[in-house]
Amino acid sequence: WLITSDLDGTLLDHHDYSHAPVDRLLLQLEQRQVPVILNSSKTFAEMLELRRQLHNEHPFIVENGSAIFIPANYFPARPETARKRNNFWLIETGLPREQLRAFLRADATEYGAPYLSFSAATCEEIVAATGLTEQQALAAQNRDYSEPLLWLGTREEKRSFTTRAAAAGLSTLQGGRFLHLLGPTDKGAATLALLDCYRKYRHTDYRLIAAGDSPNDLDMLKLADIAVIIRAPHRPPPQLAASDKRRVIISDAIGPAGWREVVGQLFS
Ligand code: 2M8
Ligand code: MG
Ligand code: MG
Repeated sequence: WLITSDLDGTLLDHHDYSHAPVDRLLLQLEQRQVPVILNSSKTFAEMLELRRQLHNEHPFIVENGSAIFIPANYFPARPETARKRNNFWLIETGLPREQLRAFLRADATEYGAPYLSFSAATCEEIVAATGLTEQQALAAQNRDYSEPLLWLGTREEKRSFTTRAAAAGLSTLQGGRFLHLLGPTDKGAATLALLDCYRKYRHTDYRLIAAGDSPNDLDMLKLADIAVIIRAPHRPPPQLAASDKRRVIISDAIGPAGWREVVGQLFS
């Protein structure tokens, strides 16, 4: 088995970002050689810090499937299409943020901008919107491939914005708090690219467990043999279309306690 997991609202508490409920289980999974792939809206800088806290040394996926980082010695060879960044092999599946900002500028002149974008927001505004510390907010602002938007307009405005983005070849994905604008990729596409590396360079065909709490997790959840949907406090769980090949489990508990509940049972 291989587990690909979202962070906020899934492995981490939606409000205080704590991961205490899963710490022991993550250690046990490591001992049983079950790789846990962190797959989040977060940036490279945020992920480096979280991997350290979670004692995770596996590849990880950033900015909603925009890039895959593989520790340099993880596979016996350099993965095809990968280039070196720090001590990682980097496979880029998204688009540079500058391209997204150009779209936003052009779109705003014609239709207005009923949102607060991460690039326009001050660090204080991000702290207020997310509950991150100032240092964490700076790491979240250090983005390469996506632009989170705090939507202030109507639902209808949001719908027409996502349609215009799609017409321009861009994706929009709804996270726990933000609408993310990014290149034509998602957490599922990046998971497939990474599984391909495991197949090629480790000759291992993993069965997949995916865990997430928000609509931006559906693309990876629908690829999984077991889709683990983690309950959120104030909204219904995201809906997955039926398929007989896949098992869907919705946690009773919220956030990381729900992760421990379901994944703990699967590996008991
Ligand atoms: C953003 O991502 C979350 C994930 O679901 C969201 O959309 O609510 C990202 O900007 C991420 O980088 C940041 O750490 C997080 C903080 O809540 O918000
Ligand atoms: Mg989440
Ligand atoms: Mg996320």
